Amino acid sequence: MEISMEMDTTNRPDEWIIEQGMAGHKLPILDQSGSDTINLYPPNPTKLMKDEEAIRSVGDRDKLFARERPGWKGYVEWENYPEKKAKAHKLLTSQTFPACPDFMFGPIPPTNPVLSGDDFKAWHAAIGGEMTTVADDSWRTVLREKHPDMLHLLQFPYNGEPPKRLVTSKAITPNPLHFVRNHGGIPYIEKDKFELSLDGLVAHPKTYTLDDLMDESRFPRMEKTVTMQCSGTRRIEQIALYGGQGDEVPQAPWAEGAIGTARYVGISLKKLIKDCGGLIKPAKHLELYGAETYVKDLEVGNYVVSVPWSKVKANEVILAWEMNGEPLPKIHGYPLRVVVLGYIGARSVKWLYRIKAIENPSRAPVQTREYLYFNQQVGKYNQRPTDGIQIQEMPVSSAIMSPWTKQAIVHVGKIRCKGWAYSGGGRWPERVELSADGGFTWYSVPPENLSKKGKWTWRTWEYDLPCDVEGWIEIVCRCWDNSLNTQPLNVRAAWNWGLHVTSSAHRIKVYSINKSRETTKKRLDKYEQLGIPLAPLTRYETVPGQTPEEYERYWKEHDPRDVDE
Ligand SMILES: Nc1nc2c(c(=O)[nH]1)N[C@H]1C(S)=C(S)[C@@H](COP(=O)(O)O)O[C@H]1N2
Ligand SMILES: [Mo]
Repeated sequence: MEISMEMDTTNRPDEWIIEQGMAGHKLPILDQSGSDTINLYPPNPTKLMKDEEAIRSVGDRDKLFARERPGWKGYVEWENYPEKKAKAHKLLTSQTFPACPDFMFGPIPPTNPVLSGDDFKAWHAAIGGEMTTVADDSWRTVLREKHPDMLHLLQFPYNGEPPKRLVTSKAITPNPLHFVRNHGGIPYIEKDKFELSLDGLVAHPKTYTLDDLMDESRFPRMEKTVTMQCSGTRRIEQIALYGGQGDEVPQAPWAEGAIGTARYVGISLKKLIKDCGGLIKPAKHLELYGAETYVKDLEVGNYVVSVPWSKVKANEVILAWEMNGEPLPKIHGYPLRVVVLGYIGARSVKWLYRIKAIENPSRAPVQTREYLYFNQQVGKYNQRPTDGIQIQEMPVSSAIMSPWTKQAIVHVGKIRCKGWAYSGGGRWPERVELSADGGFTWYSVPPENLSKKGKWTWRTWEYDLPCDVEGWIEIVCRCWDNSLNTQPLNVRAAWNWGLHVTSSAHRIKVYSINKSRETTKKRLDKYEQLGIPLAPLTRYETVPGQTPEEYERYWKEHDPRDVDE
């Protein structure tokens, strides 16, 4: 009789995986608000809808959403034209788009780019006009300007970071390796056609060409080495624990590389405001406009945030055209970007074309509905944007770039570690500490093993961490800044629904193989003689730890397991 492997079962084939929480996206929500528990299953993919008549009624998209100015490819002005915004919104709400893959509860695709951003691509295509080629143009620029080894977390809007081995290979990040965080496309603005306007609550609104800004007889140069950090850095550690709401869908699953350091050249925004006769009452904030198109909750606009006047007044807001001795790369904001010292990256607006003096912080979505720090127990259905703290300065943080989690390391009592440490708001790392025992005992990295300190920069570091034991250990890294702030010890202590600011001590689990131990050394030598590879760790041991004779001898010479009364 033939035995069939197939069983007559009503289980799903992936039942065990679902029960074990490895496919959370397939789980029903349990509704226990009544006396019976009801399973709420995700609906079958809803049929896509497209109201052709409504779309036609909006009008000719090529005319409506045409290029705003010659020489400004990919720039459509939205903020000045509410009717145009309303029309784009109508287009996006007169049809539905395929849902993006849920990687927070389901598996992250093993691809590069990791996520494609199909929704953003579809929205741009649906708007049409100048937006039609934006997604393709963006990817072409990535391939031209970025290092071939970049990890592309999201293809469009482009979000990418260097792999761990390249994050801290230099204290100043080479431009092709600097992370990129975009909310939309990459406008191509010709230098000679470029203009920046400064308006709103200033005495004399003006516009400037790039040559005006570069005229040293009018504006003194400012040059600074600055670390830029996205507040989403290390988000993957929060996602690994619980899904949350990032600042967009799909959220970039950032690792430790959404941080980079560069030397910027430009002028202080304060001087430009002075050139416009200064602020007039009641101005207290500067709204900064980036030229690309951003779609948030199916509303269309330009990228807009603001910084307080106090920050500008302190000469801590630079308008920069040079990055590490080169004109700004297109992907980093060519021809002009803002660099806000010590604030999260989100305030450092790229493709800057307008500055407006205003009374209150900007009401634009990136300022008010993103980059918020919620508390842990703000859930999806009870969160309000006003519950979140608008993130400005990053707290002190650090990360281990080498070794990597799950790596086995053969060493002679010390494990070579590398990483970075950073603190926001003009504070800097004073001490970096490492622990090889999960955070019970700490060694300080000797000061000479840290890169030079600077008010606005990270410090890269290297250290041979003493480790006596063998087997799985947890290496932890934490930093103390010059104000003696330090990091929470675990992710959950600072987990937040918004998935921003993962600043807890960085933890990695590695397998220690300590050759300074006699037995280990002998065994490894034997492996070498016999030509047996060490990897993988789970391989069946072909060289036994003891010979049968050694085993016998031991029990002849020692007490047995049980005792005689
Ligand atoms: N115009 C514009 N400026 C922008 C963004 C953007 O999407 N559009 N992203 C911001 C965010 S969230 C970050 S972290 C930094 C990243 O700068 P980089 O891409 O040059 O590394 O740019 C900021 N400036
Ligand atoms: Mo960011």
